[in-house]
Amino acid sequence: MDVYERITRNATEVVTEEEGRELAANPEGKRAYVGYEPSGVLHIGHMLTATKLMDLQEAGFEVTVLLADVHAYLNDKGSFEEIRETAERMKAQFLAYGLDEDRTEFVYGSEFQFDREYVLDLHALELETSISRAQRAMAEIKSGDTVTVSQAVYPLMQALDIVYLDVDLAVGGMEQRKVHMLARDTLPKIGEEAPTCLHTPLIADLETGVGKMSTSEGISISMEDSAADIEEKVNAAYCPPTRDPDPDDAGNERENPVLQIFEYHVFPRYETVVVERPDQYGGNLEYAEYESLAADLESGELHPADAKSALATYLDDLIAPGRAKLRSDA
Ligand code: IYR
Repeated sequence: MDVYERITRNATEVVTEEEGRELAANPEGKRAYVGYEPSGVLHIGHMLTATKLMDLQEAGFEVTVLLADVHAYLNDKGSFEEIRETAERMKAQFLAYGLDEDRTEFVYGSEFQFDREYVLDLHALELETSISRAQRAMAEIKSGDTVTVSQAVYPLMQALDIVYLDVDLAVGGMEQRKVHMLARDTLPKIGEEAPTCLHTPLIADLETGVGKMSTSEGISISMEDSAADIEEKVNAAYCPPTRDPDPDDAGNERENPVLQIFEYHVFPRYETVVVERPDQYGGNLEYAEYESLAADLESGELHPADAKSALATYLDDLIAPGRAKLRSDA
């Protein structure tokens, strides 16, 4: 797989493609980052961008994981002390999940976001940004219904992080897109470069295939789940025997979250995926790539129940090291 392909596989977009190709031409020593509001336990959303960070590390990038403690505070996720405590626990889980320890730097936002220079640059960005633009950028990130001033400051700080962490590539889920676009438009106004951004897709709600999976509503998978929890959740997942959203479902497109998890979480981490089946049902199936598994589900060769049972096994294998870490730290 060539470098550009590895960097961009399973990504929804790179802004811009040209900038992405430039990075891919010379990846060694380049730096990518993702920021996370610390929440203590890794869930499947964190794992999706973490898998992308592993692709980047394999391509030669250095990685910074920002433990965005101040951002979490601004987004009403608890007292500053509580947030700091949960952040410590997350570090170990990221490494257990498979990030390369020698190529990953963990940084707390509060290590640099209170510096005089940072705060002055933040005020400069505030002068360049309308309240409505900041508010729009937060539509898919903010918690709670009330719009607060802290939520307008949040995306500007996220933009500035890219400058202060000196990164070449900002990575995030599609829900971060508007913040990154704000950063691209606004940073040049204070004399900084527009950052290159890479966005990963959102996974649909496990049970319905509608909207996006989130931890606040619906079912999510996290490092706290036991093998039995995972099995139960995956068994209850929406998995029609087709890969594309149902065309009769106009206006209410339903994705197949089981296939999405195979594509974005499992195939990037395993050379081959084996679906175990008793001989009387045709014996084991083996896939070297996502496309062939999806095609078999569509043709009926692979039954959704068998796909789910394999998915639960692989997910359990992926989270087992992090789960062990969580339990031993408890
Ligand atoms: N907005 C992210 C958290 C975050 C990401 C980056 I990249 C930052 O520089 C700061 C915060 C979230 O929704 O979790």
